[in-house]
Amino acid sequence: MTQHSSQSVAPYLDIHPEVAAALNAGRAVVALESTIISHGMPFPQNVEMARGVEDVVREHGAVPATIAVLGGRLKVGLTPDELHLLATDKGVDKISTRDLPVTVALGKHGATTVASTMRIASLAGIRVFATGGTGGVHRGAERSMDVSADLLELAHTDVCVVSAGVKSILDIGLTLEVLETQGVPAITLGADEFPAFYSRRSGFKSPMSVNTPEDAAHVLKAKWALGLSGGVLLANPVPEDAEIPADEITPHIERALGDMDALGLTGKDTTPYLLGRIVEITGGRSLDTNIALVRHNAAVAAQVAVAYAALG
Ligand code: PSU
Ligand code: MN
Repeated sequence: MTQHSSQSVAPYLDIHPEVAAALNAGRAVVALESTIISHGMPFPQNVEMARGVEDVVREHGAVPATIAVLGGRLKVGLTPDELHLLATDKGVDKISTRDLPVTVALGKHGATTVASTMRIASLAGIRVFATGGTGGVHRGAERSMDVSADLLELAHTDVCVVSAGVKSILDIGLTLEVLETQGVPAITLGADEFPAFYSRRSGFKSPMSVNTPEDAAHVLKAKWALGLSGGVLLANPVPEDAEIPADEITPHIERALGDMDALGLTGKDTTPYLLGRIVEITGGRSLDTNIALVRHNAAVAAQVAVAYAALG
């Protein structure tokens, strides 16, 4: 125990009353991230997606808790006005775990990535989180060392992240290797192949699979009961009617990566640029796919959270 551990997070944390009531009663809560709102989609689809995803969580019997940092406060559960601010204010930074102390100390706004959302969810006692896609090992990482902090957070923080797998703007094979090294179960729901965000297939066999959200909830219970701290990545393939098959999206992704290299973008700017560029190149089709898969992930995350809450 270090001296620091006696300090409390409570003075920094604002849990929305509805979320706090659900947590106190042991009811299902699903965390949602905010980088996808501020830096992952254009306005107004971003705010419509954010509201719609909260509705999907409710329809499946759980309470949504969208997470962000506003005025330096760690916010767990947002008002409609706060969602609107995140969707429109150009001064909202994309913040990962490393950014949290500065954003908090300086009283700034921040849209949280998968990594920082996991950390705040965990501080609030939330165990299930829905997003679109997680970060991973970027292509060319053997030179750039660009490995998303999402993977490190999955290694350390006790939260299940439901995502549509890993986009092929990343190196999917290396991402699965890093997850294995760090002891993170990467489990696909209802398929043997690990999904690639826009596409149901990636060409990579999933390390593990489960057939139902209830089985996923049992995995969470077993993992943490065994003292295996850290997260679980539950990969949920995009619904068939919304997918862009791999052979169609691959040339668009290659083109976006080429455009990014020509601009010399690196670091935290790469993922938002690529997502936006792929929306332009596909004439908006990739945005429809992105929204459909986030909604599907929210439904599955709510089912996992309800099943996990029932396990006591
Ligand atoms: N993937 C998406 N949409 C997103 C992101 C990833 O399809 O908006 C965001 C998530 O917040 C994720 C972050 O945590 O990008 C990863 O950024 P980076 O690659 O810089 O770690
Ligand atoms: Mn990065």
